[in-house]
Amino acid sequence: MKKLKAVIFDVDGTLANTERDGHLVAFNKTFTNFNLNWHWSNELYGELLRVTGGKERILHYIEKHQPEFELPEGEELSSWIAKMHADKTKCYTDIVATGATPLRTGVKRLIEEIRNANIRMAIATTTSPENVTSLISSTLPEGAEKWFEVIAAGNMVKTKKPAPDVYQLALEKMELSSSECIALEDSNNGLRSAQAAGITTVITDNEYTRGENFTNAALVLDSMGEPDQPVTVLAGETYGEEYLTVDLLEKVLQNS
Ligand code: XBP
Ligand code: MG
Repeated sequence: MKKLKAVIFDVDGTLANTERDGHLVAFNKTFTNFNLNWHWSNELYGELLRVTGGKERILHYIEKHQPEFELPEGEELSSWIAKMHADKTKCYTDIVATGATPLRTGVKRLIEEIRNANIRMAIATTTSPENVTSLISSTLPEGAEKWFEVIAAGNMVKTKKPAPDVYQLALEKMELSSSECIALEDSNNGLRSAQAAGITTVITDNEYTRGENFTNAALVLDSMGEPDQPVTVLAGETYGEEYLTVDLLEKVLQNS
């Protein structure tokens, strides 16, 4: 029988609606700071999210949506994007520190349950480590960063999601095999990354990812839920549970 030893969390879109309420707002603020007349709407951002990573997303936007764009005098594209991205990270952490990105329904409860069950926790994310730290410190008790044994981030690996690198890094650092873990994700890119690392994945979707291909997920829910806020099951089996619990995660793993 497979035993659940660790839960690996994605961050953006899974722990909180950081894409809509954090990253998108920060990108637009940076465009203003850089005197650009660019503005990403919520709809356009939904499309741009298919490209993971902030720097990669800006480059894709220039190539696809601003073909006439000319770099400021004396600038080189990748270093200019890196400068913009550093500004965006500063904007993002400032926004998150105001409490604009609360945890999604059920996240805090599930984290507490996992801790009480002595199951290990890690993070596998595309975003920058300082963004993860700012989200944890604005939403969880002091010292909560240490609850996550590993924070594997996009800038620590060769290839970002949907490549498996960031999950493989988390597994390697925890010295666990993929069959001992569950990944919690919100997007097709995240699912493909965890799957390629061999990890059983539970999806909680959101407004940007609803309708994406989650065929290979073990379970697809609309949130992690609470006792008084039961989940809607979009695919898979919840074995009679009305919200995501450690028991349910264990059953999902055993049946995967
Ligand atoms: C998250 C992302 C990130 C953020 C921006 O993907 O794609 O790029 O949007 O973060 P996932 P940075 O949830 O699948 O990990 O700007 O720091 O790259
Ligand atoms: Mg995500």
